[in-house]
Amino acid sequence: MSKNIIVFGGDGFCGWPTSLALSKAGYNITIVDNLSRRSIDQNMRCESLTPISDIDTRIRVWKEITGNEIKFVNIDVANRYSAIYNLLLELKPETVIHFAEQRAAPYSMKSPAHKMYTVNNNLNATHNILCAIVASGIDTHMIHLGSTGVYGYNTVGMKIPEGYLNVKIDTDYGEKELEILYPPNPGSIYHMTKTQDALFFLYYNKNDGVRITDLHQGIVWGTNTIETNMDVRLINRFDYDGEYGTVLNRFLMQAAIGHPLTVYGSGGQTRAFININDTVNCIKIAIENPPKHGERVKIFNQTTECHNIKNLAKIISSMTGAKIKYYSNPRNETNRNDLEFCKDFFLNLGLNPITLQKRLLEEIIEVAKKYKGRCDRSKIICQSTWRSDILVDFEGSDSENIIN
Ligand code: NAD
Ligand code: USQ
Repeated sequence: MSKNIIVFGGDGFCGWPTSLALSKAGYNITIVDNLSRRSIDQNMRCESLTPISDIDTRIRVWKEITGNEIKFVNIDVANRYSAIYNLLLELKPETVIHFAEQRAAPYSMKSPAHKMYTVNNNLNATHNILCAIVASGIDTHMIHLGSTGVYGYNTVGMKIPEGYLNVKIDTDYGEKELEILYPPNPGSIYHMTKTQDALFFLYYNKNDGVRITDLHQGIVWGTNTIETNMDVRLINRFDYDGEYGTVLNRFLMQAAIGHPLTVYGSGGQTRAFININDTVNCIKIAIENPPKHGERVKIFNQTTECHNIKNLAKIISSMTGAKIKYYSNPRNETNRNDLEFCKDFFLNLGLNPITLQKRLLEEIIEVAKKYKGRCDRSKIICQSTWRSDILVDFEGSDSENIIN
């Protein structure tokens, strides 16, 4: 079988370090990306905190350093079905990895146009890849980056299983047992596209036997990996702005530049986290453990630990002396939740989880300090709200008693 892998969305935060690590591991990597994430930066007049090189430079430098060639093809996966189809036929990849979606919940809630863009982009991207796999007749394994957010964030009083749930139903003929997809409970338009992706996978697996692994990933933190650290021109992106920056990286960067840590609402929200190095490790494991022919969609919870936002802020504050501020929550989400995940698949397949450690947190603060001159402080407060009656809070409060 060919060692070709197509990485859709391989220029992005998760896709770039994954592409480098897989190239180093001996796979022939082709990155497919329409560079839309870079265009969004331009439209928002905000850039990655780290100075990322353009894709041609990235690929040239990687070749210079390692001798390994990564190919790049600019295709809008949501709109250029034939180009995907032809590429699949040409490369007959062993695996395709699908990162190519609009991934920020706040960005997806910014306006009707942003909602439509996110739905059109994400659903068409996923569907075009699936449809092209079937039409081309190639035997490949599709790995998709989904989200632990598909399960919702209400306290359920149990460990959330890996995708499937066994339920008992009272019927006229007695009690029946069923295995169902865990009920979707999206908290944003972005998360809704991930729940819809899961239905595409269910269908294409059932109808056409497509072999699929759907990775329900938590919030990724960190920035560089061994490979992106090999040369400054390989550096990974670091989103810090209110729309794209995710909470832990934002807190670390805020501590580095002397901005108060921006806790939304009570900070009682608990979320799942994973370090960028483990994102890469998990994808390697998923590639090496594809579903068998005829097997249902494999769903893995790709997260290593859960944290409450207020406690995260306290950890970083105690490390750095950063002030914590409580902002009224721009999102429509529960004030407080407990969260626990079943994570057996990756642990059983050999993942040695990287958890929050002072050393790693300090490394990220160092990166943020190094590039703090590139930060535009006016971009830190989130401008997107979940409903038009929620007002953007620019000031925040030192009190912990904000009513959400
Ligand atoms: P990112 O925005 O940095 O990368 C996505 C890449 O896909 C970008 O390079 C973008 O240009 C490309 N892309 C988007 N639409 C495209 C299209 N129509 N055609 C071609 N390319 C397109 O995002 P990321 O943080 O790397 O996330 C990658 C995937 O992982 C996403 O699907 C996201 O939902 C998922 N995920 C991310 C996180 C996280 O914390 N970053 C957590 C859980 C899941
Ligand atoms: N939050 C703050 N302060 C901030 C930013 C966020 O308190 O400055 C809070 C939010 O209110 C939320 C939590 O932190 O309760 C997480 O927000 P986030 O922006 O870090 O993450 P989220 O919007 O959930 O999205 C991110 C990625 C997305 C991925 C998801 C995984 O952008 O692609 O799917 O994490 S999950 O959280 O499991 O849904």
